[in-house]
Amino acid sequence: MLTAALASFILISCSDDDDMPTPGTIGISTTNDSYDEGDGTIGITISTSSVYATDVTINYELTGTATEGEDYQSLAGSVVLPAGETTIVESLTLIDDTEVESSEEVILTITSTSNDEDIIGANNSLIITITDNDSYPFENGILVSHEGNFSQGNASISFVSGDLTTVENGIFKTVNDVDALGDTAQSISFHENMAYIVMNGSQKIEVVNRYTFESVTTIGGPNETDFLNPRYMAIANGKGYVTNWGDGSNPDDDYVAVIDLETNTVESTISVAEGPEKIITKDNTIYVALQGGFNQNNGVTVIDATTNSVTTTITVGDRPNSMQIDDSGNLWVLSSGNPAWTGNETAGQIDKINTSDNTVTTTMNYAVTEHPGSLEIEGATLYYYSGGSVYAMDTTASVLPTTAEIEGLRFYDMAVIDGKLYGVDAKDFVSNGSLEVYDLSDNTLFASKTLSIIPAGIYYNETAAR
Ligand SMILES: [Ca+2]
Ligand SMILES: [Ca+2]
Ligand SMILES: [Ca+2]
Ligand SMILES: [Ca+2]
Repeated sequence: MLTAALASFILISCSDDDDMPTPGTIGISTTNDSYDEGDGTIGITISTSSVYATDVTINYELTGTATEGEDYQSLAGSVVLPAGETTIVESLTLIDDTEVESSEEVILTITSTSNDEDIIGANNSLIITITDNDSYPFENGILVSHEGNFSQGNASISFVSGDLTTVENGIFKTVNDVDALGDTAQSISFHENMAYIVMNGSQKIEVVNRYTFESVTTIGGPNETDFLNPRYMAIANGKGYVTNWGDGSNPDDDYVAVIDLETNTVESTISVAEGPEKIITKDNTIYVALQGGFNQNNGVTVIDATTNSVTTTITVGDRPNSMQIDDSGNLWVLSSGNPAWTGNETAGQIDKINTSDNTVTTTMNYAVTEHPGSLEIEGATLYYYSGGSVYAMDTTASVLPTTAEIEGLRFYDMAVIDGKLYGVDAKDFVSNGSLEVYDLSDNTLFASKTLSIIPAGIYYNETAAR
């Protein structure tokens, strides 16, 4: 509205000088400063403060970041103000394309007139902002990875829109027009515009554009030696680090594969102890939870990403299954303890580790029959799942919470994203699963969505940079 206000100010102030022989001034305005690219035709009003006895041709140019012919239809570059008139409207027609783009500007500047008098004043230019109305199909929403049934090749990825109104299942297959994503989608990691889908059963990583899900490349595969039972991936020092169990029956062949993200190839491997599972980074330090694979382990191995060497291994509880780093730089490691079927059931445990010297500063122990998992963090609050309930605790806590936030759940995994708790229920592992969403401000069920078979990982896919 500033441009319109300026124009009317000049018109008023000039009309106060109506007895003076000074030339009039041109004003230029639109109703709004900003238009959606789908708004169609915009009227640009060009006004003079004086009335002329003959037609006046007004010449203008169009500049700015918007492109003539792509973002708006070409204009003639001049309009004729008829004799006796003080306004003429030029029509600018916006083009509603399908391109996802940032806001752009059209700058209309009056360059000359056919009138002998110099009537071009300071207000000879107008900036119009064109805002985009397009988006990528899979941004600003939740991606859910589905393991599918082991060795049946029915793993999939679903997208749930950010407003939780729409669900699209099987997006990798649909977008890339292929028969299958593969076997056992274990996890998804993001880096820049890419999503890396780690396929445990297919021994590969599918690299896709995270916002369109168009395939970029495949790393590894069932007949390749890049991966053997790959699990999770993290990014440090510009490279990808992927945990691998190796042969599940061999405790001595487990490793972290290092991926060159420019060439999407495995450039080296780092040997680690048995069962590397979750992996998290803090700057160039990598923490690998040694859950134990088909066995049981109890460590967090620390890797220096600048040398790709193991610097130390921190002892934590049995079967560490999830890790988070808090705002103070502490690493929190949640361990389930050994399950009863091992014949050596042990208690769950949570360890707080000072990452400046990689020492455990606080340990909290669960009951032997409690086997917590899915440690999440948002702000200064940690969340975890245990025995069908979700618990919350502050990152300054030194004792475990005794009261659950939400009870009666059956989550296979969960995530806390922007004040909401997302949990996946794999049901009977042969039927379609579901996504349950709880509002953590009052712990009420917010939404429930049907997904595909064995939903197992929940990831927020942010809005793409424009
Ligand atoms: Ca454009
Ligand atoms: Ca459009
Ligand atoms: Ca557009
Ligand atoms: Ca192994």
